[in-house]
Amino acid sequence: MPNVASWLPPALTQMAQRVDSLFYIVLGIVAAFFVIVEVLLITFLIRYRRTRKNRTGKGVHGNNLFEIIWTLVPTVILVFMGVISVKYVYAQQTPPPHPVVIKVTGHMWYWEFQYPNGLDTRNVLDVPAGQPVLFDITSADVIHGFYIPAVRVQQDALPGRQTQFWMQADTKDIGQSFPVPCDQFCGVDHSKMHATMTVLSPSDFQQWEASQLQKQKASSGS
Ligand SMILES: [Cu+2]
Repeated sequence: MPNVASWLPPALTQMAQRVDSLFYIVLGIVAAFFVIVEVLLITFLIRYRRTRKNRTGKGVHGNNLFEIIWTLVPTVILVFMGVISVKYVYAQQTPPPHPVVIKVTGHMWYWEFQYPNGLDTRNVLDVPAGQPVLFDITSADVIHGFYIPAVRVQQDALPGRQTQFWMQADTKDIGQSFPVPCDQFCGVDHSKMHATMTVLSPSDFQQWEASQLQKQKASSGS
């Protein structure tokens, strides 16, 4: 669905586009029922309002057919929405073989990223385009929420537990940056807990990783 989603953040990955399609399916179902319910509500309000002729309402003793229908129809719709959603949950946690693994740790109040070569950054998340990147997520203190709106994934960062999801940025997004906020209220500076993800070409990524590691070693004096 190109450009229909202009009111959403840019969709960085194929998975994000699929999540958007799912969102529109669910939104369509919900909107249709919203209209049906509101039309019925307003119609009934007007049609069955109290008039002079009829001061007391007519007793209604239920209707088995209607009750079966309004139980079965939502059940079928909810099961349908659950089935189409759940496969994304598993797909986002199961990376293709040989991903670049980045360890994500939430701290009060910044994101720490540990790269495969040992580089350790604060709030700087650079990822290679065209390669699967797996985030291994945890927290050093309280619960944080690792959220990349452009990827349409939010995953809680939990102390003592590891969670994960993967993504693959498209090569057309090389050079672009995306916000990575914390979306679980985690204390007084929660609103300042904000990383930036930049998509690099695989060669630039390797260079960046190596040069940053050198700087890191130089500044730590080892
Ligand atoms: Cu946080």
